[in-house]
Amino acid sequence: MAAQKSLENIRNLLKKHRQSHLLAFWGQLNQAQKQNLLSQIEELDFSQIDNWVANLVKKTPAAAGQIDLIPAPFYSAHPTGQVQKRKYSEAVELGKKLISAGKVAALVVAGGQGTRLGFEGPKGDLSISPVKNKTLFRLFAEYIAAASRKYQTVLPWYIMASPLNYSQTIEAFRVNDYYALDQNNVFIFEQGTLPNFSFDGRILLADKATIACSPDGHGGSFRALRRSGALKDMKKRGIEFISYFQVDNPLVNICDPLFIGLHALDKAEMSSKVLIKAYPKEKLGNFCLVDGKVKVIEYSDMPDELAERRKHDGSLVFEMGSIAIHIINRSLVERLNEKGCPLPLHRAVKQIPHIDDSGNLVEPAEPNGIKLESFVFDAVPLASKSVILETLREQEFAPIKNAASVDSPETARQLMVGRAADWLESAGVTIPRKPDGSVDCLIEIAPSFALDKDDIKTKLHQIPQIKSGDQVYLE
Ligand code: UD2
Repeated sequence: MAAQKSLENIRNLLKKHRQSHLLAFWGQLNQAQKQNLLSQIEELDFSQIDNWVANLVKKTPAAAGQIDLIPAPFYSAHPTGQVQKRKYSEAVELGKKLISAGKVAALVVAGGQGTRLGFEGPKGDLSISPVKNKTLFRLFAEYIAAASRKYQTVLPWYIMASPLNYSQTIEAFRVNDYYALDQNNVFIFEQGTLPNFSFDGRILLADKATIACSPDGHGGSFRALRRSGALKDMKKRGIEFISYFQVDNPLVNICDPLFIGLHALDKAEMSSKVLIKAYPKEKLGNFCLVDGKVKVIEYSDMPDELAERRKHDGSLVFEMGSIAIHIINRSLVERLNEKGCPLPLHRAVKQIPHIDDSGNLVEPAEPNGIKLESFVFDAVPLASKSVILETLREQEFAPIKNAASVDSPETARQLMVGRAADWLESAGVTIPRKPDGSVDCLIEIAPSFALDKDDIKTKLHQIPQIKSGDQVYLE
């Protein structure tokens, strides 16, 4: 009787929000399928659905061009003047102290589908390092182990997966024995999902008993950190700062004392690393000031005229691009959760397989609907203060997005070799180069050998002579 009553309530709710078709095949479902469908419907946020349909599904929101945008100020990669030099040194010392005191945790977002890369399985399981072919997860794990040793601390690692790759991610860690990390310091958790819509605002069904859903974007990490218990775990450990990065960048400097220190010195709540864009429409978010608040405008939302605007010296007005590396205060994540994680949703027009009104599977050749997701960088304007630090592309950014050509595993490997060569050369090691300047050998520096340029200087006696065509692995 109670069950029937709740079914009646759900029917009414669905009718009110013009989603009654979700129960169209109810009579054909077995008990388990009915239960599954009901629990998915209960997860839907009915207080928001009409708003999403009206403002995001049926129409495209206004572009950023209508707002007044100016570029956001940032700390440059190299300090200028005595005052700034002193501040950077102070920041490095403070950053080291905070890392050593166990106040910092690593968080990687690894829930994306990796559609453009066309790699089956979690992206973190992609083999990438130039000599040993280590996977991204292994590289990050080795970095975390080396940083924990260097700073004599425990650096817990939180990994966000999505329903699309959660069990595969757990499996990758399990079969690799947690990449030699202590399993107690690794926390893998799952992000939430949002329903997919047809252009006319109907939630799509993947099959007769399943709503078509997709991961709720990396902005979903705020909610997922709380739901999964990761946030509580951080609190228990005394973590104050979350070093956030994406799974697709093997060059990320997870534990950067300067970045952490500047963030803490300036009492920021969410800080970001940026670099000079290679060209106006490079696929990086743009750091802008809107009404005095830092805001990231995604490349796709940036009007061409603004993206291409130049200063007198020819450089871009909006020259800094986001590489999705942040320091986020645990307290900010807690506060946002208390407020229901009020991040805006963004729409993406996609091809979404679903069943039609007769229950037949449709695999569209053209875009047929809307997926919604939230972006972590939309929390920047919600932070009381935000620091932006410039970093150098060749030192810290090797994005892996596509199977071939630009931003691919091949370019990432070249960048890894290039950075290793640069670190060695700046310590006085001779590196063979081709006439065009490119490195003429393969070099891989394991995190256990060096986490930055300075570490190399203490290991010079372990570096062999390097000749053209050599494959050198330093560990
Ligand atoms: C992202 C940024 C872009 C720039 C670039 C740098 C967005 C919208 N744009 O572009 O401004 O900084 O990265 O490389 O983020 N992910 C999840 N769950 C999800 C969706 C994504 O964990 O639901 C993860 C995904 O696994 C990856 C990261 O978020 O690690 C970025 O996702 P993406 O590849 O969709 O972002 P992209 O390349 O559009």
